[in-house]
Amino acid sequence: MNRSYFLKVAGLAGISTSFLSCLSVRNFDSAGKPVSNFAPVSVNTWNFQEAGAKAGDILGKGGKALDAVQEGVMVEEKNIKNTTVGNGGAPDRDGNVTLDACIMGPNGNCGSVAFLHNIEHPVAVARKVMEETPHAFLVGEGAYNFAIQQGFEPTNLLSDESREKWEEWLVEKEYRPVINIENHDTIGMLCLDHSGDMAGACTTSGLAYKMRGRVGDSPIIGSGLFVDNEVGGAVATGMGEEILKNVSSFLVVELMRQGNSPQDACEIAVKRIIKRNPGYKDFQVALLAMSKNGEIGSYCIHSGFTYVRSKNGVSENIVSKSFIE
Ligand code: SD4
Repeated sequence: MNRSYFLKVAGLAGISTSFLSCLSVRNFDSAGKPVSNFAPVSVNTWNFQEAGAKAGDILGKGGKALDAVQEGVMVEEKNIKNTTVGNGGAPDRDGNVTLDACIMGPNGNCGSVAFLHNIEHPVAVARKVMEETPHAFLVGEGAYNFAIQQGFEPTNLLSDESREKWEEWLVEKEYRPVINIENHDTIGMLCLDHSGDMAGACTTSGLAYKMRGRVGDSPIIGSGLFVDNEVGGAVATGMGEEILKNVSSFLVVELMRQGNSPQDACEIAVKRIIKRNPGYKDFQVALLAMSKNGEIGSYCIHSGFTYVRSKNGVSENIVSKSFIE
């Protein structure tokens, strides 16, 4: 089976199973008593199957959504071959790898870090910000010092491969972000656990060869991620500046609150970006959403965006609908 056929089949399967995912399952304890009305499910941006499988495994064993999203995205933070997240991420134009991440739990609490250097797992630091400080967001040196205090080890994040590519880039120094690289981009994840609780996380090294100090949408609650445990959650990937200008993840959740399906909410929010920026053909934005009952939707500007859904021990890569085919 060739890849595009597989993706099409998975896409069709996605349509039917996203309907089925609305139906909750009942689990029973040894006395035959129902213990849960919710079918745990995880979704994440792009074709990060291992991350999805990790989160799905935690959820399948009865783990919490908050732990599943953190552990799930940490798989990509650690993956040195992924040049857009965590260790091995592409540097800014001065050769520094700087990371952005956030996490949001079912009780509305959240933590973020941005412009963080030399720490492999920014999402774990974001969770510490959420749980161990009176704040929601730490950046730069403050975030780094806090991470060290919390016992994180300093790590050189610039891989040989990323350094070589940056050195090649230095020859022309032309800033032209390539966003729509399948299987290879920012990871945003949403999980729904056995108790029906939802959490989300998002982590990235941002755009390759960005200006020093640049922060995109990914660590900004409401832009790269938003979760409301009564309604659902949304994550974003693509050109962070455009997502930031439209607070897109918050918008998707609010549209779901007003009664739109996750699919319709993502379509309305992407079309809002398109309407407001006539240059939309030159950048990608993709939104992925899950409602409180496990229904999933996604939409993007250009074709090529896929997402992983992990459920009942199976991870599938599903093709998103797009504005431009
Ligand atoms: C950023 N949104 O920093 C991230 C990058 C990304 O697909 O998602 N690329 O703007």
